This record gives sequence, structure tokens and C-alpha cells, in this order.
Amino acid sequence: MTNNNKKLTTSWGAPVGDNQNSMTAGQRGPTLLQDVHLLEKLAHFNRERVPERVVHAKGGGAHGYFEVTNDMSKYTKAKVFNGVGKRTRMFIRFSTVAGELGSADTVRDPRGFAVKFYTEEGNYDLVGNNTPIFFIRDAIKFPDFIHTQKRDPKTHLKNPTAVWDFWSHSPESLHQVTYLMGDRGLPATWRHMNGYGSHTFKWVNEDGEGVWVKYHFITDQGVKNISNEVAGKLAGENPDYHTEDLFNAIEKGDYPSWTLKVQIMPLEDADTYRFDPFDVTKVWSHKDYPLIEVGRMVLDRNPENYFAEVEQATFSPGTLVPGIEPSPDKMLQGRLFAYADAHRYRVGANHNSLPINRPKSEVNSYQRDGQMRPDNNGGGSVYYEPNSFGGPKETPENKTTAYPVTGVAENVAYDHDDHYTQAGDLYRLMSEEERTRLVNTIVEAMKPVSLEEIKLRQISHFYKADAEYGTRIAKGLGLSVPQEV
Ligand code: HDE
Repeated sequence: MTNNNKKLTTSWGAPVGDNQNSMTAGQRGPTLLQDVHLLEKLAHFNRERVPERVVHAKGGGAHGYFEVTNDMSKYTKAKVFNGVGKRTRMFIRFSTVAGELGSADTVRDPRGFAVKFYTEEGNYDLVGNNTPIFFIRDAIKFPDFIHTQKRDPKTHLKNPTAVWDFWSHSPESLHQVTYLMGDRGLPATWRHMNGYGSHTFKWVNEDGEGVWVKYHFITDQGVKNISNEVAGKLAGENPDYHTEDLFNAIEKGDYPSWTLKVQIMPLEDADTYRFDPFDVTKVWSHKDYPLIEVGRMVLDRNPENYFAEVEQATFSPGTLVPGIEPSPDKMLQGRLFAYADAHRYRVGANHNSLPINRPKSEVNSYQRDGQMRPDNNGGGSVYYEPNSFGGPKETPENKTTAYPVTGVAENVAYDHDDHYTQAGDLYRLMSEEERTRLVNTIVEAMKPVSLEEIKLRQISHFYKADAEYGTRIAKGLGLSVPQEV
């Protein structure tokens, strides 16, 4: 706690004469409306909360740097990944997904892994999770999915029937459900988990040549997870366990780090690869596209103020820099709208002007006004374009690269429905102990489901992924695998 023994003032800078007693008519008289210091204190207090994030509400963050250890200019002109030794300051926020701002860190949930690079050509946000995949593959399903993860509108309680009803009707979720219900669903700390961009992005080099890319942040601390029992105990004893762990580690100079690696896919492979590389419920085999090291991310400074730096931080997959572009992944496309929309609602139209979000590079835009404009609003500079007064001009070399698209405008699903191979591969990759923990966790989670048809539908998905997988869960639930699987 920094103390500065300065003169106490109001928010308008006037010295405060008395911060102990309201102004009243006599010792026992009514409080006077003219006590503007009292009025301001109470009124501002009522307005201290901004809306919490509708998902990923509970989280913690830290500052650090990213250093290139393997030059990527062959693939991308993004300066943050160019030149061995190149260092870029960054800020990261870790989070859970479904819980509210005051919920426990150690619940079974994916973890947010949102990184903001303050690069010399603007901010670059890589807003991922600690899982390389996701439950759904079309943004249109996201509000429905999250409704099932949140509280039942009638009971205000979590509702396992809703959770498994949605998943049993969405077989594309099976891969991520297997991941989530496995050991990786309960990371020991944020320092002991990997992070992933999850989506496929496009990297473009100086010559305009592109490749598809997937990001993997591999923790240098090693992956460590906790059991259901330990997680439950921690959730009761210390709901802020992960937040505290990260803060204390950095405070004592035990700086956590991750090695960033990427998978690179030639553009033309996207048309023939056995899985649609834009389907975020699927991974690319590391045999097909091996991991290539890029650099190292080190967290070396705690926030000075949680609200200013963590609560007000705004990350968006649309915050891109030259050399990094979106892929046609429908989930990513939906996110390109949703995040900045959430920021405008939650923090305000000028959220990028807040210190934590402000780029370290120059901002020369024609945006003006809007609530809470903290800078000089462009001063007397020209405020429209085109103009005859030397205002900021676009740089065509930074246009998003063109690429051919075909097809008719319609509402249409991805045309491949193999949601079982990769989920089954994940199950078969597990050790016997990991499989037993997975099966027990799923059985316990599905027991409260009120409709047997939901259980049977979900069992058939597990069975299609792997017969043993489905059979063990059916047995645990006292059911048999449906005949018509
Ligand atoms: Fe998010 N997500 N998301 N999400 N998400 C938000 O943006 C959304 C998805 C992720 O620490 C929100 O500022 C949609 C995938 C993280 O501030 C919101 C879809 C992945 C964070 C939102 C997804 C994520 C968010 C809520 C389906 C991993 C926290 C507040 C298309 C690749 C960032 C906000 C932070 C936050 C929308 C799915 C990760 C509502 C529409 C997939 C780490 O805009």
C-alpha cells in the first residue's frame, strides 16, 4: 500500500476540511444538502462497479514482455515476431469462463488466456484459452451455449440438465467436453497451464505471401493439474487461489514464462486437409504440422491497481497488426464483432484510450468525441478525410491481403461431421488413471441430469468416440449403451 501523506481533496481538487463528520444543523440536526463532499462520496461510491464481463468475469492479470527467439519474418511481417532478441511489452489476463466476478478460481472450466502485445505498429491481442479447441464452431450458438453454463433463470442455480442437454444436441462439443472433463479442466495454477490461440489465423510476410497459423503457449513451469477434491477444498477455503498464486509468484521475483510455438499450414492445404482447419472444434495433427518455436513470454510485473489494469483491460481478436489476419473460421468471425461491442458497452466507446489499453505506438485516427475522452480529442488537427490539410493518410501496403472466396449466400453448416475421431484419439491418448478420473468426473457431472434421454444421447456420443469410453460412462450411470448407436 503506497501512502503519500498528501492533502486530501475532492475529485475536483479542492482540499477537504472534514472527512469524519457530515455537515448538519447543530450536533443532532438534519444533514445539509450543501455538504457536497458527502454527496460526492456517496454518489461516486454507487457508481464504482462497471458491468462485469458477461463471460470470463473472474480473472487476474500481469504485465511482462515477449522476446523473439526464432525470427518469423519468413512467414509474417508482424514486427512483434521479427528479429531474434526483439522484445515487446505485453499484458495478460487469465480467467475462468462461466463464473461471476466473485466466483472461485478453481472450478472445472476452460481458462481464458488473453494477451495484449503493445507492438510498435499498434496493439495485437491474442485472446485465447488454455484449450486448443472450443465447444462449438459457429458464433450463432454462443449465447445459447453460455446460457447453459450460467444460472437457471428460475432457480438461479447451475443446471446440469441444461449443460448436458445442449452438449448432447451438439456433437461437435465432444472433443472439448473430453478435454474439459479431463485433468486439464482443473489447472493447479495459471502458471502451470498452456495457452492457445485456438482459432486458425493468417500470417502474411513482406511479399504478401500467406500461411495459416495456430498458436501454442507452452508453460515453462510444466503442466500441473489438481483433483476434484483439492479443487473443491480450495474453492471453499480460498476462492482467489489462482489470483493470489500469480500475484505472490511475481511479487517474489519468481517470474512465470511460456514458450510460444506455432503450427504453420500452407494456404493450399486448407482445401484438402482431412479436417476443416477453420473448424475450431478440431486440432491439426502435430505430425502433419510440427510446432515451431517463436519466442518466450515472461510475466515480470503485477498490476498497480486491479480495477484500472485488469477490470478495464479490453482484449479483442479484432485488434490486429499488419502481417496477422483473420481466417474464415465462423467462430473467429463472430468474435471480431462481439468483443469490441462488449468493450463499448462495458467500458465505453473510448476504451482504447485508457492507459492499460492505450497503444505505445502513435494513434492518428479521425475518431473524435464520445464519452470520457481522456486525451485532447485530436486538438485542432484536421478531423475528416479526404482533406487538403495533410491529415493522416492510409498506407495501402497494410491492406488485408485479398484471397478468393466462392459460394452462395445462405445459412449453411460445415459439411463434415466427424466429431468422434479426435475426441476418441484424445481419450485413447490418456493413461488408464487419466481415463478413470475422466469417466468418474463425467459420471458425477451427469448423475443429476433429469432426463434419461439426454444421458443416453450423450452416452452414444462417447461410445462413437470410443466404445470403452461410452461403455464405462453408461455403466457408471447404471445405463446401457443405446442399441441404435
Ligand atoms: Fe470469448 N468473449 N467469445 N471466447 N472470450 C469474451 O468479451 C465470445 C470464445 C475469451 O480477459 C467477451 O470483453 C463469442 C473462444 C476470453 O477480458 C465476449 C464467442 C475463446 C475472454 C466474448 C466466444 C474465447 C473472452 C466477454 C463465440 C477462446 C476474456 C467480455 C464466437 C479462443 C478476455 C469481453 C478478457 C471474453 C464473446 C468464444 C476466449 C462476450 C461471441 C472460442 C479469454 O465478447
